Amino acid sequence: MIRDIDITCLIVEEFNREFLDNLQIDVAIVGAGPSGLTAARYLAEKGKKVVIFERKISPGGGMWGGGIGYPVIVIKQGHEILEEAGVKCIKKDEYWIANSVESVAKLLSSAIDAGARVFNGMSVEDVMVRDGRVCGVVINWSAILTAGLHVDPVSIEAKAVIDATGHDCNIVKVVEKKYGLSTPTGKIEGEKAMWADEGERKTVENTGEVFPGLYVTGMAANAVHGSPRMGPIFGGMLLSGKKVAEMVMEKL
Ligand code: 48H
Repeated sequence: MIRDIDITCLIVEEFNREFLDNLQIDVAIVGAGPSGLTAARYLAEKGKKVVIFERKISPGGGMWGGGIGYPVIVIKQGHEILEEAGVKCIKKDEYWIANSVESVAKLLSSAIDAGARVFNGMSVEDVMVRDGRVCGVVINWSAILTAGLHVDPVSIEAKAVIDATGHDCNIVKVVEKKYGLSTPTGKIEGEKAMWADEGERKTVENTGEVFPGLYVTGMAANAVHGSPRMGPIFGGMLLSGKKVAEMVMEKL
């Protein structure tokens, strides 16, 4: 016989166990788009305790829809990162193409298999700062924020925080407003108009630490540093995720 309250008990007990087990982590990644998922996989493969906080219920960010809703993505460099996750990539002249749904599913699955934990439906609304260094994230259920309820958030300690929130660069925005950034201008420059070639190159170049303990990857890196968007070509996101993982590894 199935007891209804057994189901309640199992869900609450299991989530609380996992949540309590992740109050002190090595790396908090904010956003489960392609850059965040890639960073999570490489860091978890190196044995780091990694949690991705994703405000939506479904991880994957802007990759599910490919380009104009056709589930196809284009890659110029970095297709091997998808192939390592088991995605079928097809070479077309100087490009590679892959299915966007397969790409999200396998990037997510490989990050989880490597040991990364995903907390979905959970938004990062602030960071913790001690001695001039970001040392954790402040989280709340997205449903609470969406409903506009005045409910205070809680905190998670992390040795490094990665902003992988895409175009909005939400975590860098919070830090910029409260402290300024340690970038050359100290502020968010804002994303520029579409230019795939430059945008792809700059995404990787712009990846890095923007305030002690806070790193930026993916589309957020171009938003912070004032570089172009690039449309549905995703190699820069993957290479940026790998680069930020390597940079964080060096510091941990
Ligand atoms: C928790 C949050 C919060 C928050 C946001 O947009 P993404 O897919 O990000 P990237 O950088 O990995 O990939 C960008 C790519 O998808 C893209 O948009 C491209 C290539 N555009 C080119 C163009 O020209 O338009 O994922 C970001 C994720 C999303 O899932 C958000 O829900 C999540 O971050 N997120 N999660 N707390 N405060 N803010």
